[in-house]
Amino acid sequence: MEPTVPSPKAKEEAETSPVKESLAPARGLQTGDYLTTAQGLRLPDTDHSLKAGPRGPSLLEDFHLREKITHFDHERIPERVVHARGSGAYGTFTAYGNAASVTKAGFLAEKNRETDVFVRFSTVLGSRGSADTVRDTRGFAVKFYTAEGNFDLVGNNMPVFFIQDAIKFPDVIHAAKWHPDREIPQAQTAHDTFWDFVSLHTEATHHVFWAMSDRAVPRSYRTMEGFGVHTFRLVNAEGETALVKFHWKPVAGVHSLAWEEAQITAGVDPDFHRRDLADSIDAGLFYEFELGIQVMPDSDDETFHGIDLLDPTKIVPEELAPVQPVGKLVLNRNPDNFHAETEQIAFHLGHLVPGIEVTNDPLLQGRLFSYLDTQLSRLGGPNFAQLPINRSQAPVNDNHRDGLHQSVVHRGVAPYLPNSLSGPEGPVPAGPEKGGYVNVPRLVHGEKVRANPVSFADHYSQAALFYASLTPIEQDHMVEAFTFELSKCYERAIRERMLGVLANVNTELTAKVAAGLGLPAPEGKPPVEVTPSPALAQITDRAWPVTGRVVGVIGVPDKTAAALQKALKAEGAVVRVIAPVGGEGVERTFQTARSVEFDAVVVAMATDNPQVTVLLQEAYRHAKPIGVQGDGEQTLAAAGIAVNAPGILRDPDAATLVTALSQHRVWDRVALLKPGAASAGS
Ligand code: HDE
Repeated sequence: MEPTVPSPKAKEEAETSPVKESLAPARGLQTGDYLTTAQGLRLPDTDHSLKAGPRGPSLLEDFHLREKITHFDHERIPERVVHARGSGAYGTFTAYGNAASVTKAGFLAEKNRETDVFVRFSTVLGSRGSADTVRDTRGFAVKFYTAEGNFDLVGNNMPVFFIQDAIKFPDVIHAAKWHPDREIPQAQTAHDTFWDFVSLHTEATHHVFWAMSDRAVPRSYRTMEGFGVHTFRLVNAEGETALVKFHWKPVAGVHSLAWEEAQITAGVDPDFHRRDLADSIDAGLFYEFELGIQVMPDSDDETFHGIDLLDPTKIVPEELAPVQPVGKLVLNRNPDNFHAETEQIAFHLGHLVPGIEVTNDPLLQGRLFSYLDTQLSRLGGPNFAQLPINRSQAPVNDNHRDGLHQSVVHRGVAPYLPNSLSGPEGPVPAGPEKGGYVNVPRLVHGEKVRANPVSFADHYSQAALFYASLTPIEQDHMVEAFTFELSKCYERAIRERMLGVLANVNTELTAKVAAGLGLPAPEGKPPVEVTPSPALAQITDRAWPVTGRVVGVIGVPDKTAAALQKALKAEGAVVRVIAPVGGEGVERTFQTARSVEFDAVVVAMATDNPQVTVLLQEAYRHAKPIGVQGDGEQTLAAAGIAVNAPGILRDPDAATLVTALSQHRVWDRVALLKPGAASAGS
């Protein structure tokens, strides 16, 4: 049979390049009209192997069968040793220009300069197929394709790290990942080896507090902050330096899942965050973040208000050094191919541009080695920079030659310097006036030792600061998280030792966790004076944009639902109709809907369907706004929810729903949800 010629649309898709057209990879790949072998031989049939008769054995001579299967057998590359589970998107970064006072990096300093970026968000511990909503730190890695070369800001959604020195990274990761005998549990820290390690290795305490906070279960990648974690040294056009910490501030505000929601979601929709990112971009509801910097003087002791800026277990409170916005990132394009782009992107702290330098933070120093090294085994050799997703938009002429998967046909005979043979094509070194990367000279001296600065020995004061800065609701969540995780440890000695660590941070927290574990609360030496940093709390009075937030309407897709849908869409929110059965305008049925998908629910029909009852009870328990229309009151009653409870909105219009959503949750209801409090407002 004559193969059909692909449609123009399919052809267009095959030719789509992940980088700018001018940098498109080898043209002509995958563009033919006919199915072929990798050698270009046209194929008449790819559904049947070559056999000795229809019922006979397959023939070894079937080169098409063998090529097809062999290629398939080698489709996977090693997953990342950490951050294996992730998803990404393209975007544009636009500089405000005000950073010129501290850095000459053009993508930050030049007002309105637009730079292409690719962002990869990730969890740390789980394998590639693990769930998105587990309790974990999130990676927030950004590659800026700047005109001066690629700059990678490889950060997390928490501002501190478990260790102060890179040499401890294998230890913390071995402890946090699954147990090596059974390879369980997947993607979580609620197990003995993690708590064994962090209870012995107390420099992890501050990060452990972040990991037990709501930050570890973000609502979506849209609602997370990002942090460069380390202190960087910025250099301006005059050669002046400043010490700087990078922050990403989500325009949508910081918002998290309730722990029960996160757990349910891991089963109901393990791709929850990945799906939200892709669907939002498809719908034009782009994720937006502002890049901000905290600027500290480049003093000899690299210390600011007593905080050692080389210690990655410490933050600088925003009240001491405000985060100054310097540009905006909009994520506006989905990748075309997960493997080629999201899986093959290679980040590296050593991808720097003039105007940004590293500091001596010993965690950062070790990372400068690791990220290049890891690509050699993940991406199969030293030529990964040639992969489309990793290519620089600045002209490259590096004199590197050969190696596995070399895709460039280099010309000339003199890939070395100095030479007299390459003529005008040969690269020449660029001094600073030509944009060459020249380090600011700094004196380096010291004894050869394996030791930390004395200031690194303070493991508790900032954990105490973080806890004290949270709202009571967030503090309660942290107590619950510690209790949950430690309850999962088999070894009593580990639980007791960890309580001993907590006792050095906060007495009240320790007492509550100990009570939950049924263990005595040990005495410790918590810091006497703690000045909270209100900027660390995520529950605030501010109203946030509702872009991408989802409202479920239980009812039939009638005029009222359509009007609500239209009005909410204008605000950037998404409405999904949940009906008893499928049909025109119905996006979820009673069977396929689950509360975790919705930020608010409107119930507009009478039903005692048990799945709707569960949906409403969960939405209520997770402090979500619930609207009631018409007979919906009966449905609420069937779920045991009183119409006069906080956040139950009678006949809400779009504006009322937007106001409720802009607060993220009905915080007033939370007190009623505590065990022993009058339940459901009834
Ligand atoms: Fe990473 N880390 N890391 N890390 N990290 C990797 O690089 C490593 C650290 C972070 O989406 C690996 O390409 C060491 C801090 C992110 O592709 C590896 C140390 C922070 C990502 C590696 C750290 C991070 C990685 C695994 C201790 C926050 C995902 C695959 C010195 C500031 C990037 C890879 C992506 C990935 C090593 C500590 C963030 C093995 C040795 C601190 C977001 O090279």
